[in-house]
Amino acid sequence: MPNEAINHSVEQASPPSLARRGFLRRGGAGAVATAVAALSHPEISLGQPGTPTPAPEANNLPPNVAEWTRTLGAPTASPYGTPSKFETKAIRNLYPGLKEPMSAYSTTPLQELDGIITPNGLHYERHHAGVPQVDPAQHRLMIHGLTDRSMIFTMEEIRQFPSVSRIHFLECSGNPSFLPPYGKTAAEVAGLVSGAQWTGVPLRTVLEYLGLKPGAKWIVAEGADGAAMTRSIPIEKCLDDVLLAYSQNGERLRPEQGYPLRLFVPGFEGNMSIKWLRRLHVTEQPGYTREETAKYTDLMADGRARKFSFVMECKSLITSPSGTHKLERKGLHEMRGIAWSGRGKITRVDVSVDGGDNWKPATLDAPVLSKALTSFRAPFEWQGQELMLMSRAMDETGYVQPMLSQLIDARGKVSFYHNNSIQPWKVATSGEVTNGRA
Ligand SMILES: Nc1nc2c(c(=O)[nH]1)N[C@H]1C(S)=C(S)[C@@H](COP(=O)(O)O)O[C@H]1N2
Ligand SMILES: [Mo]
Repeated sequence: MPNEAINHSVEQASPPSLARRGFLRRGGAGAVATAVAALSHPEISLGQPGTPTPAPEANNLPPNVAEWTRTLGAPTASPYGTPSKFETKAIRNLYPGLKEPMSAYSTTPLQELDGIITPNGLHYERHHAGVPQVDPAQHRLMIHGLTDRSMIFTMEEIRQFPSVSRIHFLECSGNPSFLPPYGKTAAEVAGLVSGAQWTGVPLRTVLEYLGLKPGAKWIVAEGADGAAMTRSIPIEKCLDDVLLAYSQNGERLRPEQGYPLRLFVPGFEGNMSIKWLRRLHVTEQPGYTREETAKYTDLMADGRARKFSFVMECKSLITSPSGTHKLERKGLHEMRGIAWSGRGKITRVDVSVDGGDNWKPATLDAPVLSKALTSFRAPFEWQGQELMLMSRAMDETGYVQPMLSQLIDARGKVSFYHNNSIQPWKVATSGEVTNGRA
């Protein structure tokens, strides 16, 4: 293609006010990025394009024609697609074995991802006894106790009930713990949260089909893994938005997410969304199981523990730039991140570049859904000085995400779970970004 035509199409594709050849030539790629960032935030005036940034080393500038343009590609990729081989960083961090072997977890690489949906292969994992390989033809769900009828369902029978698809986050209540070390990357700091569209049968539908007896106040849910993970869920929640989920982002659940059936309890701590679900026992009292007494309770300074902390409170995280990223040029940048609340919708996210002395509102991107990840973004200027980036979310109940010091004031230092505090990222004069808490 002649150079003239390429230049022409560059201009056509550019926003009208930028379609000045001189501007594009003078400023280079950095200036275009700056200008485009400013255009999507009209409150920011462009000012001077700043120091022209040299284009990155490129051996494929026109008129060179790339190797992949001169040869034929593979007719199709594979029966099940995988990411580009160049995307080597978008992988889960694996933490095999906590105290017991097979009690393991992996984190979502939040710093590599965009938007509110986590690809299934990158959803975080938490297993207390490894990932069982459950045969769906052999798997059964028993529902019994304070019901008019007790029943054992096959997967086929479960899927015959009317089903819904809903976008929600899932977060482990140990994301992250209160205790150092705090981790370098967004994944290490808070990668035990993911977002997905979950498809399943509202538990309410099945409970209405079976009939609830008077006195039915709790449902004790049990998994089919070696841990037989067991948690109690209040009946009001079960009749509200709990799902018997069998699909995740359009395909059947992954084995690590509970294939073929999991409980999905929107907005509540991840531990309650029992995977490989095999039993629901309708009871008058909670089970007071290991995972809701010895574990997953918040220990207070005076040695007593809070009885149940089900809801995941409002939280946000800047994912770009974040720990181990580097600002490569001076000028205007865009902070991007995610915010979520177990109590409903995110109504506002504020951001700060000076460690919380000054705040300004970020833009929330649609869709803003209840108990789902919400994308936010905000422009910021970097001229080589030190910055401390922070984000602070607010939800529709008016709750505001706290600083870590506020949580410690309220709960003391022995608390372990439910740390939803503001995460600082420090930008050094070199442009390198590190954990502001370390
Ligand atoms: N049966 C069973 N369900 C389980 C667990 C488990 O080990 N076994 N782990 C729980 C915990 S602690 C969390 S945070 C979530 C993690 O779900 P995920 O692995 O799909 O991200 O599942 C919960 N449900
Ligand atoms: Mo968890």
